[in-house]
Amino acid sequence: MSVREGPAGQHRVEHPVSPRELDQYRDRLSRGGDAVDLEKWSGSLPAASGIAPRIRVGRNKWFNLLWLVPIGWALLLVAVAVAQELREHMAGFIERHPGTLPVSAAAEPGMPWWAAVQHFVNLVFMLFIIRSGIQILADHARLYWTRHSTPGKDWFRFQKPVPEDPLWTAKQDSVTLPKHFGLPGLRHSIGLARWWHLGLDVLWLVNGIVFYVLLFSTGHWRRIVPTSWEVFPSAVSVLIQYMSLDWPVESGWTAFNSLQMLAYFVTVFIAAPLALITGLGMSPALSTRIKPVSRVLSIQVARSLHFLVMVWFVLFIVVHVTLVFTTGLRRNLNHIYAGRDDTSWIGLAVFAVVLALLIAAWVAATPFTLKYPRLVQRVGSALVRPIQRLFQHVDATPGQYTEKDISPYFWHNGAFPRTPEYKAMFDEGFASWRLKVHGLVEHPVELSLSDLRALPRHEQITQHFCVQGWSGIAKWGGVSMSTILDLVQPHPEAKWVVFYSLGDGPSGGLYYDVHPIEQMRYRLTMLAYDMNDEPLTYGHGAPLRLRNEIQHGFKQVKWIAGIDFVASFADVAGGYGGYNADHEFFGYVHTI
Ligand SMILES: Nc1nc2c(c(=O)[nH]1)N[C@H]1C(S)=C(S)[C@@H](COP(=O)(O)O)O[C@H]1N2
Ligand SMILES: [Mo]
Repeated sequence: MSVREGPAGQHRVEHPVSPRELDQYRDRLSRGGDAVDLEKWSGSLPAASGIAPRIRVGRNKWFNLLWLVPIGWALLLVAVAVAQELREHMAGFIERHPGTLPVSAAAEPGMPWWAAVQHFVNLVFMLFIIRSGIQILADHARLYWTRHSTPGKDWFRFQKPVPEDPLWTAKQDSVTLPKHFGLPGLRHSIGLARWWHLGLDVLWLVNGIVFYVLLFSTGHWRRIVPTSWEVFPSAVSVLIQYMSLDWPVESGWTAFNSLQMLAYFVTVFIAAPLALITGLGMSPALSTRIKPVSRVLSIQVARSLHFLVMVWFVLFIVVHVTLVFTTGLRRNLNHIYAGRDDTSWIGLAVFAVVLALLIAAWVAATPFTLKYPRLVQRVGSALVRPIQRLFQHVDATPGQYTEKDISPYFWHNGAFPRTPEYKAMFDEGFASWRLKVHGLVEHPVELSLSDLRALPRHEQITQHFCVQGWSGIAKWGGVSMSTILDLVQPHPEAKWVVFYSLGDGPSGGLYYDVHPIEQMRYRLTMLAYDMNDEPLTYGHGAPLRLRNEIQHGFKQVKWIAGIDFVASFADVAGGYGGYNADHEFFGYVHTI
């Protein structure tokens, strides 16, 4: 793209500004700490409790899910009574379908050692994945079915209604979880929670793939994959038997009963892949690139389904553990932890050790994370980076959304600029504001707002993915970053581009963020001065903000003042590649 169409000469400064011109911003950065200071976390964000989870049942009516406790109990009693009646009337049915189908001889009896090990590993991963997942949810404790994330249109929440405040931010909306429940159990600790969640996801995935391979290469799949429709009446029979409290005689050593088989099948072959797919469905890079998929599986549908899959896993774990305990504890634990089919105490002893280790790990996870957040950040990013790399070279085209898709409500987020300098600039319509583009470039420039408006205009209607979970579609008008690159001509050594804001981040020091230079040439990377055909408002980043649509919202620096082309960001502020990376342990690339 050429910039010659623009009024060349007008926007290029007469005397190239000194290369040190951006020091005024660099000097105002702050480093961030290497441990979590509870008092000062995220700008001394005070704890804020949410409310009991509820589901919307009408336009404005909400059902408190705590009611499910007494209702569920009552339903259980009714179900038992009904099952006992049914049992009398359906004796023939139960005799014809006793509950366990014969398993082919190809599946050896008992639980093989690898399955036992994988079962344990899976349990450890699952516990921490669920804890950190709920922590992530608490950063925006609302679920929607549309990508507009409109207040009052959520179908589930454990936060109060959104207040009237026009500048209410998603960060203010985040909820504190009990310390030993969430991981790391601190309000707005999504940066750290994501390392636990995504890092363990990678390990969980590897464990799962190995499990699939072993399952199908040994014949053990026959124990959990139904091969006859007979499994359904058989499962109904088991359900009636369980519910009538007159339990079937179990022989899990050789074959699982049909209900068990179905539950294992759903968990292994439906819930687990769905967790992966819906997880990836929330990725800005993937959703922006694979349009046919994201049209149906929008980030909010993905997020809602991801939550429902988690609910399935939790219910599964609760029922599974309950039945292990109540249908012959010692024999069951011997199957799982000792590879034997008797009632000795060995399995129970191993289980007791396992349980003690799990409890210790559970209790230690939060204090460990708060003490060594950099370690969590480093290990987490090492685990996630290989997967994330797959999405880093995505150059999506505009065109997925049209005017009619524009969100009626677009959340605000971040710390707003509050300095008198900013206010003075705002009041004079940014007449004296200049965008300073410097660093490793051939032609440093200083551009006024009218210079920018005189450059070739670029527009796109795209979706914003805040890492906290909300999303929104807007039309952005401004200048393509390609145009800026053509103007300044970065040197080949320039590998990263730093965007400095006029506003401080929540913990003090200027907000800034770093982007890989190759993403600056992407078709959806631009500097926006208009939002939905109006000049950017104060809250959304006046006079200028960044859009790099394959990355999360926090990378979209608002109130931009300077752009710096650098070879490395190691010496920029804390050196982690952005304000949130320095202060809140985020990653410097967030494409998933
Ligand atoms: N300067 C600055 N830019 C920022 C932030 C901030 O705190 N300061 N917050 C980021 C976050 S977390 C998000 S989600 C988006 C929100 O943009 P919006 O308020 O226009 O929705 O801005 C990003 N840019
Ligand atoms: Mo965000």
